[in-house]
Amino acid sequence: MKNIAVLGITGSIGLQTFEVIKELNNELRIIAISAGNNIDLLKEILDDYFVEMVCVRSGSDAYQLKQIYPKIEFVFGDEGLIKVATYSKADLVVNALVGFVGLRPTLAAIKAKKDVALANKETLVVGGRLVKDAIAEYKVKLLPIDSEHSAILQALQGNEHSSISKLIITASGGSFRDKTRDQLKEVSKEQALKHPNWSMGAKITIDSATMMNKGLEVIEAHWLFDVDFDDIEVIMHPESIIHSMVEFKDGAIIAQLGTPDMRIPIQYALCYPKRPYSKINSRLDITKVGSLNFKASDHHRFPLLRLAYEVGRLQGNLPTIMNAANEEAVSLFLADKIKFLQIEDLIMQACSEIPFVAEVDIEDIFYYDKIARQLVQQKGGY
Ligand code: MN3
Repeated sequence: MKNIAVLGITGSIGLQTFEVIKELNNELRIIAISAGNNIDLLKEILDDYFVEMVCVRSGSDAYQLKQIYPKIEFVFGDEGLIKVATYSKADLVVNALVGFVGLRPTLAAIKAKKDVALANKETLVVGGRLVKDAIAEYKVKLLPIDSEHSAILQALQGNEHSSISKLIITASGGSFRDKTRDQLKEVSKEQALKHPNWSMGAKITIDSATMMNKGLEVIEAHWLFDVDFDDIEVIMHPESIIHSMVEFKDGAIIAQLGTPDMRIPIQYALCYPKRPYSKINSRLDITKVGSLNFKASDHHRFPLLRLAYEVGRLQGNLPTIMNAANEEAVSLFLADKIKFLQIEDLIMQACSEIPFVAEVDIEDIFYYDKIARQLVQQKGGY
């Protein structure tokens, strides 16, 4: 039995993780969880399933829940999140938090010698070096939940790292893939939130429409698989059937295919390297797929993808600035305070206006995260 802690259980990935674990209840068990402000949904989960520890955002929620569920230990806030991430009985921590807030719990879990299944790509974008060093020092596994990176991990099984020629990350192109830049000027939030293939949380759906998501994934892939940016390619693949591929030095390409069902990469991360039978994961009927289409990605049409390559290569404080600016700009867009294309503008401004610093430690990361957020709020919050 593998004991699992899930950070962010009430989000899209968290709920699907819950489904996967219930389906595989002979081998997987949830022992500790964190939830944000969605207390009603949390109660549904607790009425259905016993966990030993629960973290919520506020102390008053923790107190009230304790009256209803006296057998559960409730903790709260940032400190509570760390308690869940380092819970003594947990073997593996699923980090399904959204954004930079996931960095500290990831590092804490690794230092407590837990394997980490990571859906929180911002952790690696911002703290890639720190996470890699910690993984090496504490000898734990870091398993991707992101579908592209899960596909790459699957394609790499049985192959040597030295035989990799390049990673080929597929991109659906998001909600606005067929629009020109001119047409992007007046698009609405509702349009942006309609992803053609995947059903996901709001932040990542907007990131998909701007292609910031794919840029973040390029940086994530660099850290997960130790591959140079020159050898990571993004190609457009509107069907989202091939979740990514690896080209090897002999010319062979290995791809992983499936429906756009996140439960498959979640299960792979939780059970790695095993593949137990699951009746809930949706199956791809390959005879009904028809044709698959691919084309090169256009860095002019999607400038945030180009920016992510530059930021990834330069490192220093830039990944932190780009990520924080993106998180703030997406929040402003979701609050109807800025237009769609201003997301790009605000991120570019943050990256060019805040002075570059080549060497950063964890304190610097928190400092530049704050500076970039302030800059975007000032410029975008009129
Ligand atoms: Mn992805």
